[in-house]
Amino acid sequence: MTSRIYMFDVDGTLTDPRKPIDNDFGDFFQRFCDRHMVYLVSGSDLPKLQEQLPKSIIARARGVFCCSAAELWADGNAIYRLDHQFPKLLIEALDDFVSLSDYPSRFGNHIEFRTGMLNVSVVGRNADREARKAYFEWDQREGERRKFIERFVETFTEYEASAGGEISIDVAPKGWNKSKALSVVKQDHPGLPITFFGDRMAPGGNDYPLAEALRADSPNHDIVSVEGFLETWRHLSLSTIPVTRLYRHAS
Ligand code: M1P
Repeated sequence: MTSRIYMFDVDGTLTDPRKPIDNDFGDFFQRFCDRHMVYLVSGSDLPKLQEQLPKSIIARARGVFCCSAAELWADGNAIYRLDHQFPKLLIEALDDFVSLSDYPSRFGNHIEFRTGMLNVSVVGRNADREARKAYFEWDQREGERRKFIERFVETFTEYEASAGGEISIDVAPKGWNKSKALSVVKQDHPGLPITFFGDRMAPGGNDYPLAEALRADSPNHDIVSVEGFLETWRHLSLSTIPVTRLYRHAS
């Protein structure tokens, strides 16, 4: 077991968004978990992670942070859950966002309540792969989610919002984000350097708060920004070389 902690986002980092982990990478990653201390840090809830990752990987993780670290699971037990009651006005603003969007298609399940956070999607969580892709490409051109997030945080100053995946926005009370995972991991493993892999490290992305917290905490931590599980795989295959030598912290 190495004396470094590894933290991984899931969607876009260990798997394609909302897809099960690739079989070969899954076998590799399971062996990686046997040799290293691994934590998972996802915006999704546990049932979704269980659809994407086999029990053998979830069981090998030291901790599984779900709902952007509002929940922590270890050995099948909930270690903590931070719940929150969202105000009616905020929910109404999200309803308006969905109904007033110029995007032409809707597939249902537009606001999903999770522990300590909610997830809003114009196209809807029932969108299939093709509908997801269509919205993602439209949103990249139109910047709908980015513009909404800017307006939303100006109005609801007690809350934060991030575009964690392809089609949706995660909303949570200010400070309730993946950075919460750092204090827990540090408490359990004081002084150990951490490497964090994520695909949404830019401001507004849901990996950004944890990346920022790590940068502020110690220069010994590494932040590795990837564009998919293949890139993660490539980095991990080289992980006998300290990642610091390959990727210095982005400034
Ligand atoms: O884990 C990343 C994100 O995955 C999903 O995003 P989307 O459906 O937009 O691709 C959601 O579960 C989201 O909450 C999560 O942050």
